Amino acid sequence: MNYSETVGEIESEIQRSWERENIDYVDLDSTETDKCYVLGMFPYPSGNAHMGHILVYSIADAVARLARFKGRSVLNPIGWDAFGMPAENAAIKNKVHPSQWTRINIDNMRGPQIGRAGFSFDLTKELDTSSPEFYKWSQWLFLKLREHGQVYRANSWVNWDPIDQTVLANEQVIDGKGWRSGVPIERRQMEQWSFRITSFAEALWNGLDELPGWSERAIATQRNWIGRSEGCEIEFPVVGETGLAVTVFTTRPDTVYGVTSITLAPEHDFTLKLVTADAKAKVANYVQAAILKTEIDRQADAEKSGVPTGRYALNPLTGEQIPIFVSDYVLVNYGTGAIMNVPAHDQRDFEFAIKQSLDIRTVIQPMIGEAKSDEAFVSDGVMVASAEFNGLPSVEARIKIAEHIENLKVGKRVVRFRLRDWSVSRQRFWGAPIPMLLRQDGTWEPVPVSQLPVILPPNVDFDVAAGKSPLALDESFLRATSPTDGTPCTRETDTMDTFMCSAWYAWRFLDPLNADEPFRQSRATRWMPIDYYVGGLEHANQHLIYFRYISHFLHSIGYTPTKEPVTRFLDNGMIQKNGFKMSKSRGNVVRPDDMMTKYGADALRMYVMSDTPYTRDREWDDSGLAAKHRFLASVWSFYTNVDSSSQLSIERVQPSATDAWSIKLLAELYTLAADTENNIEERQSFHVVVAGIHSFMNVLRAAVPEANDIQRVRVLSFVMQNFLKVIALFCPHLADHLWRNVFIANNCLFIEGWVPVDNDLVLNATSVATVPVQIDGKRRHELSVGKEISDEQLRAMIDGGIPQIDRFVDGRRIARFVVVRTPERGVKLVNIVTDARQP
Ligand code: ANZ
Repeated sequence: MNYSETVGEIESEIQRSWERENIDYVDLDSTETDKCYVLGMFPYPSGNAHMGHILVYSIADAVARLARFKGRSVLNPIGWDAFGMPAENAAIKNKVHPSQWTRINIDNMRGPQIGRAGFSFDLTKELDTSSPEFYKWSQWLFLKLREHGQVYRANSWVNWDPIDQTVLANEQVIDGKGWRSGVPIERRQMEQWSFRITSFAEALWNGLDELPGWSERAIATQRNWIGRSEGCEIEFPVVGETGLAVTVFTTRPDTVYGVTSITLAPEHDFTLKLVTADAKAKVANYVQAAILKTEIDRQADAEKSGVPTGRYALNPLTGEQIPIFVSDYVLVNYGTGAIMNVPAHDQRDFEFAIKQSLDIRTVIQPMIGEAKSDEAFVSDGVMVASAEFNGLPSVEARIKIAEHIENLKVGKRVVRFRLRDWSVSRQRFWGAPIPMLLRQDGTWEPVPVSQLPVILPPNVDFDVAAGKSPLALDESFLRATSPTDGTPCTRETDTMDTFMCSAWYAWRFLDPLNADEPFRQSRATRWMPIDYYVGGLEHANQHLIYFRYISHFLHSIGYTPTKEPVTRFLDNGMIQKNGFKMSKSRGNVVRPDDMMTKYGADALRMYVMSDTPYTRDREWDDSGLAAKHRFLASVWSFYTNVDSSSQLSIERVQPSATDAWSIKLLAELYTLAADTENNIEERQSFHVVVAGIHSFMNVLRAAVPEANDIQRVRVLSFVMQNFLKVIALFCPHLADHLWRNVFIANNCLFIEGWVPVDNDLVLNATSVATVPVQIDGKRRHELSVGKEISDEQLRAMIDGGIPQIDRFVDGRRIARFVVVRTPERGVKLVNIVTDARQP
């Protein structure tokens, strides 16, 4: 038999055995052993798995399988993040219900796309976020959040796609255009349901301090997203308007003597209120143009445009009059929506001042040398032109001036977060309906939990021409009665952002069939937090914020015992081809199913884990995969050719080693196993483990010709059996196949324990000594032992039976047993004296 020709058969046959033997099932209520929750971020069922999926689940699987070998109770589930626009768009195009499209794709991915790779998913825990059994509890969560004051409805500025007739997230607007429709998006104010995630901003920020198992870059992106800033709010009274002041937010109160203007965001309440009659037309035009741009574009604009309002404000510390401008680089929903301009020390303000011919007034000088004149000096330094604060280091002045501002009652110290509340309304069909009812008096009422789920209608008409979600056109969905007084109501027709599903799915895996609760708390207590969470950071940052928010929320209402949901987050790099992320439009996609058909799942899995740390991007290379395939073929033929008929192949005992060769071979195995544990559990250096597998094959090959007596063959067989467990972390099919067939096992390799590492042997093997054994005055044998071996261990070895020694002791009692040692060489001689009189 030839591996290359039969790999497909080998792999599918072994998968059938796993299914028959139900080996991936985990009993979530058993508390006999430690738990280990491993989770690869669940996929969007688009129908085609990509290499990223294979990498994510290969990482998770290696971790899961090792934990399992080590006797832990392991949950490694899979589900489908099934709601969202692509399913809906496909439905519109092909005139099928999105649920049908989704179902087909899930089957495809569960089967040939991802299932084919043989990950140890417990499919009894599978979930689909678009099933009523799941989204009922997304709706429940919405109501729970509402019950605890986390949900509100407000007018907010949104990105509106006039073709797709929906709100888009900032990420879905590319160069000012809708990612799907390609038409310029509009900024609109709309009534939206939002979650008060900002009330957890401080907690989410502080929680990051307690996550040593997250990479620095993952922590940094979270911090960047939350954006905690310590600063001051300062009031600048408007000239000629008693009682009216523009409040600005600044992180640099030390620069307040350098302020030469004030700038409002176009949408700021004061903008059109303050503007003078002369400036009105110009400002109104400017505002109109600005609100049509997206926030991202406004920030990116190189030109710092703006227009004067014709009005002035007073610097509260100097009493100086300064002009008030409007500019679109000031964002309405950050800080107070108004800033003080310090051109000398802020680069954007510098560019703005040049354009508007405003004063540039230096108030901080470098400690040594001169600042450049063609850009802002943004670092800290020494205070100048700042009254009584002159000469102070700016860091110190920051505190002193803030205190001064508070004493004068013209401002206060504040902490601001860049994080925004989470707007969750989507004007779309394929999502969880928001369980709210609009009463005739215009107030909102929740659907009672007992009436959940609010079901998505099965027969819908995607009348695109109407430009509305099918829900808004479906009378039977729309019409409802108030659960409190029976009056007619209309249902909310917006559905929830799909990030809501992924924000709590990890708990549902613990209880996917529960019809009475989202999940049993006892199970959350046992299983959360997730021990290893695997996924690409590129898409995951936003998800992780929402996931952590829901986790903190559930904890805050006493529903779950832990705040943070993830102990270790493994953010993997991307697999690229020709230097770019694989994508259909680039035509550089390598399909996992094609590769598995050609080379087998094991080779693909091993390949994506090799050579580079998993955190880095890797360049796809067919020849690398082919090489892995050849390597596995050589492992296969090595194992199938080595003495498989021998009786020893079915022995499972851990041999004790009496000769240097055996000690060395065993020590190599134990070292590999211990390194593997360390590299996977602590360092996640999977590629180092793969390299270790390669070099261990050389060790095995070199050992075979010297396995020339029964004891050595016993050792070799034991080493080969146990090496399979290391291989199995990446290549489970091959390993289990060889285990069952070469070593005539009638059980699955994965129910075996991990390599029984003997640390003493490893220690001793690092310094093996050849020690003469003297029996009744004559030198009879040599032992290979570790230099540090104890008298007791030596005695036990000899009592355990060594034919060359037993022959001379000849059944007599050992009267004296002396071990001679030297400090440099350790054991030097073993001297045995037998008692001749006592047989
Ligand atoms: C004056 C100043 C002087 C500033 C200076 C910086 C340097 P972070 O750190 O990101 O929180 N800012 C405040 N609100 C803004 C808004 N709505 N839109 C755009 N910019 C805004 O940024 C805080 C700084 O960003 C604030 O401190 C303010 O500029 C600006 F030498 O005030 B600063």
